[in-house]
Amino acid sequence: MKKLTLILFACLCSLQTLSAQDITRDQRMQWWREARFGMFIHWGVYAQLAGVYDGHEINKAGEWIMNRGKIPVAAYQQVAKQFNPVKYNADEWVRMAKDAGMKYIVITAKHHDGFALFNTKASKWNVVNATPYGKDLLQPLVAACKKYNMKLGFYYSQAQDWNNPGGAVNRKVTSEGWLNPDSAKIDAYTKDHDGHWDPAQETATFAQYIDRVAVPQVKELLSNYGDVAVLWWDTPTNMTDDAAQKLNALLKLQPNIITNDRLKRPNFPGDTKTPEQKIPKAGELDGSDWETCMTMNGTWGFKSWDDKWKSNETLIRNLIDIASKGGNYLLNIGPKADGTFPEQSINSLKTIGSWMKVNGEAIYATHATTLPQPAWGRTTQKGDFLYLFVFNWPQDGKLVIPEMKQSIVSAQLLAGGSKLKTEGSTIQLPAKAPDAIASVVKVQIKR
Ligand code: FHN
Repeated sequence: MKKLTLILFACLCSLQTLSAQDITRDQRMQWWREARFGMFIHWGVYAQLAGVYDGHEINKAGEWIMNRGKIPVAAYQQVAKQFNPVKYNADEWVRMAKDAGMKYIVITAKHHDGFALFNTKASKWNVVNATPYGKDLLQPLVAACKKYNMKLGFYYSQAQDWNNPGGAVNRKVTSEGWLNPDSAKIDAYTKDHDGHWDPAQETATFAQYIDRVAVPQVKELLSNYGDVAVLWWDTPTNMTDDAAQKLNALLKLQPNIITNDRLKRPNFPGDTKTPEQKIPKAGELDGSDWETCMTMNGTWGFKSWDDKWKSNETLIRNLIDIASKGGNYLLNIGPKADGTFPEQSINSLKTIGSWMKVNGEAIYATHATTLPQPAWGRTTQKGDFLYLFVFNWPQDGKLVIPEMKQSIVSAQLLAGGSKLKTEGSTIQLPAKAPDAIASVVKVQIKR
């Protein structure tokens, strides 16, 4: 009996090992392809400065304030001593993402300033050791994502790191002259020091930074936070194939993980392409998995004075346009230093959520159609159903599907469900559009 039990146990183990290794790429990607919509979160010490340093408004993205302002390492690390997000409520964050119709969250575990939002042994420059808050910020998010069945991924700046010695610095960036009276001297220094502006950044080599910080931290992220759905690499500045290989090897800790194309090009393509702040043309990225990441306003990290908020129409139509081309939309939130989302972000998430409650089936698990992009809006498809997103409601009520080859079995409005008359590839619409931003017609076709 004992021998039989042992044999059965051995078979079970080999099956499990086999299944973990045998997950196909399509199986790994399935949830991601069906999700279509996720939340990006850029959060860190930079939120404390909120786009202002030493009384000066710093231009461009808020999370780049240390580099743009050429803030000395010691001064920037002093800012962390004020970072105390007492209003942080991960449950609220994930609830808002879920109610908006988002299916996954990707948060900056460590951005270019090197500040780790998690309890890392690889560097004291982290939320536990360097701030009055003193607690890991990722663990509560892991718990809340589990509670709400939300996939969680980590953004990790694997090369740029402006605080941990040896980290790379994007060399194209010069200081905002008006902040540093001697910015000419600083810019000259950066030119001779591979972009670094503070000698404290240069007390180790890049290779040592990779071995001492990046590799151990990615290992911590992939070992200590349960199932990690996505590893979102960013800016492979100075990356070498050797360094990339060391980091890529860690992914075996999470057999189902999805990664992007930003570890190091071209030898590490990852699973997804990442057009940023732009939506590819129809067909441009056909055949690949791609995700457009975008801000809601003019910055990824919070800035108190950025008011370039995009309209809800733009945000919802971006989602539709991206889904109609077969891509995912990773829409960013830049939380404030106290741990709350900006009011405008909360309001937009609510509006998007209301629209998704009625029309989400036209986004989730759909793919691009073979139809040409209609003048009145966009289309998606899921099995025997076409979804027509009408931006411009026809005055005469006649919605013509261009170059429609299949015959229409039935048509209905998603909002309210009322059946619509059809004649050939023309659908008779009611006088008034149910939704000013985008009304959806669900069409059953005979394939
Ligand atoms: O430099 C970063 C930037 O701060 C932000 O994180 C974006 C988001 O995709 N990625 C880099 C710019 O491409």
